[in-house]
Amino acid sequence: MWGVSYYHGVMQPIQLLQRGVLAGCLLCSTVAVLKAQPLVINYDEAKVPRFTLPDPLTTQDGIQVTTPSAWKGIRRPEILSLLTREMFGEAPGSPESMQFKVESESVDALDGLARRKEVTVHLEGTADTAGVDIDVLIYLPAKAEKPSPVFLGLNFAGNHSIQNDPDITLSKSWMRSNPQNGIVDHQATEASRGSGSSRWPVETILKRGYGVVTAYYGDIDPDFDDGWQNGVHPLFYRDSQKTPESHQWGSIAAWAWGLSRIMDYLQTDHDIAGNKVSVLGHSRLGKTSLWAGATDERFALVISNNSGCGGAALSKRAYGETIRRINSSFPHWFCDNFTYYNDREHLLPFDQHYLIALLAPRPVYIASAQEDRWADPKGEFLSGVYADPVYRLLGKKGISAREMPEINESVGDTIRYHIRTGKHDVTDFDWEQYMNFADQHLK
Ligand code: GTR
Repeated sequence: MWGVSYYHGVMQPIQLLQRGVLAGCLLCSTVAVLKAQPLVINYDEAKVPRFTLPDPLTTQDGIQVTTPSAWKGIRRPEILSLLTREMFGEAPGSPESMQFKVESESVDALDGLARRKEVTVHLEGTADTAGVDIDVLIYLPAKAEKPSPVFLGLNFAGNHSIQNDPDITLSKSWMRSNPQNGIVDHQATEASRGSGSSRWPVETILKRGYGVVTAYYGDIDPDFDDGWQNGVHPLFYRDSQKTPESHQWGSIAAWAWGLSRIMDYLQTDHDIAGNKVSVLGHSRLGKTSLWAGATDERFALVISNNSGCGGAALSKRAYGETIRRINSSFPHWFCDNFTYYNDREHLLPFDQHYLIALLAPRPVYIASAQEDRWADPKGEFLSGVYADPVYRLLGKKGISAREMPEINESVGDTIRYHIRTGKHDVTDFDWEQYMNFADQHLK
């Protein structure tokens, strides 16, 4: 069986190469070179390998962590540097020269329901490279009397894709061509307005008292493997450096870093409650929101929608997408050190429950979909379960469930989980749970 048929049901081969298939994802504008090698993708629970998970509450020196201060001072930094070095790669800090520019503002957008702002986060170029602009779109409830809590998430196809609002600036950034969604010759056209709106129920969110903040992920780093020559990476190469070192950031870390730069802006905007920013993302952008929450504790609440392998799903289960498969299809997502674990999940000195533990004690929502077996729903659930002891240590209830809940049932307290009917997507049902969760923890 070749790669294409195992994608989450929406891949279409677009070109046959000598050694592989170049395939495009109809849902999320991805292109992957799927090597023509036999794939063993396991969907059989009986074939999940036996594994032992490392304990988030035992230090590298074998000492039990029994106090919040030992967690904060010793163990959390250990885990953060482990995941940084072995998986996502090290990112630079906040750049010294960064500018925010409000490009447009309206107080009566969406028939008076919203205030809309467009803001550019400008990152300075270097002698060798042009700068990078991240275009941020913000909708806030028009009638808010105090700074609004917001949901911040990157989008797959430009800000204009999240809502059919003719006043949103059409993105000029490079995009994967997708004529069906109005993206022609790598450029968005008017026909692409609102093409992703089913995943962004903006009006419902505004009516519930939350704002929406988004930016196109490709503004930060275009999502294809070019050895990190475009996007933000070259802004930070030192001297004659041409590519990140094996422990330095891949694209997911760059997208997460970009979310932090947007957060830098949000902290300066008096219409936004900077201490009530929930970061969310779907699929690869769910992996991104988890890593953003792990690396930036200003995010008050974190949401992983169908993040799967490299996100919430435990890698050691090797169910659905595996480390080798993700590193082969998307060599630019993680740092090069991560390829060491291709087919060697048993050697991982961590697993994705460590990623969830890094969010503690902040609320985290992990969501799966029943038909999204590629993302391993059970593995996504279990990473929450195995992060629970860290939440308990920090005085939070975490999640008490030990068995997967019923379909469409939301369980847990500070760690919350659901598996809904349907496929790999973001639905109104998902958003309903996220807003209830934010009501519970942030209001
Ligand atoms: C898939 C990838 C998944 C997920 C998804 C997406 O190809 O295998 O890990 O990230 O893309 O982002 O839509």
